[in-house]
Order: sequence, then structure tokens, then C-alpha cells
Amino acid sequence: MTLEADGFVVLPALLAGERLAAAVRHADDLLHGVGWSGNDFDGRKTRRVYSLLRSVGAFEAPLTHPAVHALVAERLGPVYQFGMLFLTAVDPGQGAQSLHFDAGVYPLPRDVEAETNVIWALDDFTADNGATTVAPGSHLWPAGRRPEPHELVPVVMPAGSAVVYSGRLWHAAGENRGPATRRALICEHVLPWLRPADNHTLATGPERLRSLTPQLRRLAGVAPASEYLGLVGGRDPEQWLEAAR
Ligand SMILES: O=C(O)CCC(=O)C(=O)O
Repeated sequence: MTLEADGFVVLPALLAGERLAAAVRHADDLLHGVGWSGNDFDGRKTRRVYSLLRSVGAFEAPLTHPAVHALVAERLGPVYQFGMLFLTAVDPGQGAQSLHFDAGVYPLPRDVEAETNVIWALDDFTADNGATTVAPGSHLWPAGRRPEPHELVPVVMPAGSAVVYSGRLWHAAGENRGPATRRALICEHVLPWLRPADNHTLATGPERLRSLTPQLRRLAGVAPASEYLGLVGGRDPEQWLEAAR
């Protein structure tokens, strides 16, 4: 299985022991009191938490994992930013999500790799509990071709694993027919000249942005995309943030 040929690759058990346990505890803290989402796509028996850069906590390890970022940088180049970033808890009884490809939000030709994304399994992903289903190779399909049911496979992987996939890959959260919730941390990485799906700088705010590591701040968008792109008042946003204390 390769990212180039199949459009996805599973990196097994990257997080283990206390790092995984801490990420799961953090997920539970964030999910406390959160209700089901109010639309069919997000899932009416699915709980979602966004704006995660306001409370990174134990998600720092998955969000910055070098093995994931090495693959992302190979695909997108050295400068990229977070797109949509969320924690999701697919509860028992949740039906399968509509099939989609994440880069579909951008009106770009199908052959542009605009995003390379990752889904971190915080629980074991099984064929019955809502593991993400993917259509292998579909990142190379032309516009308009949609997967048939027989072309879909569940991404079965133990908790702590990550599936890195092309933003062009057709996929969806699977149906949760099991008795327990399936939790995941989902993070898009997008080209720096595109508007990210989530407005991380506004959601996080200057004070919390300053408290992040330089790597997370850059991924949040506090970085020029090029010499003339992404500045604040003509300056590097890092300098602006420092001066605005
Ligand atoms: O939860 C999953 O397995 C995938 C969710 C997803 O692809 C989405 O909501 O965009």
C-alpha cells in the first residue's frame, strides 16, 4: 500500500503507551458535554469538536508527528498549513457518512494535490465500528467518477495508528454497528496559498497562538506562504504577533 498508488497509507501504532493514553484522555475531556452534530454529513450520532488549537494538550504528539509530516512535505512541499482539524466521536448507531474527497471544497483540477490529510485512530478501527472506508486508487480518478460499493474497503487499524491520505481520495466514516464509540483525530494539511477550511488564527486568538510551539503556530497559518503572501501590515505574522503583545 503506498500513498502514491493507493492514495492512502496506514502507519501502524505510531502512538502507544502513555502518549496514546494521554491523547485519549484529552479527547474525552474535550468531548465532555458535547452533543451530536446537527447535520447528516457530520453525522446525527456523531460528536465533533473543532478549534483544537485552543487546547492542544496531548494532541501535540499526533499533530506534529514527524512520520506524518515527512509524508505531507513530500506531497505538498515544505510550506503548508492546517486545513480542517477536528476530533470526532462516531457513536453506536451512526450510519455511514456520504462519500466525498476532502479537496472537493476547492475548485481545482483533480490532478492538483491540494491536501494531504491524516486520521488518527484513538480507538481500534474495525470493519464494524465505523472505521473510515476508502476507495483505493480513487485519488487518480477523473472528475465525476464516484466509487461503487464494491470498490470500498475499511481502514482497519489499531488505536494509535494513523492513515495518511490524499485530499483527492474518496472516503467516508463507516457505519458504527458496534456497541462502543469510535474516536478519531482528523487533520488536513493544505497548500499555503489556499484558504484553509477552518479559520485557525481567529479561532485561536493572539494570546493562545503565542503559547503554541513555533511549528504549531506556522501550521495554524502564522507564517508567510511566500514573500508576498500571508503578511500582516507588510510584515511576517510572527513579528506582528510579537509586537502586538
Ligand atoms: O471519521 C471519519 O472516518 C472520516 C470523516 C470525514 O472524512 C469527514 O468528516 O470529512
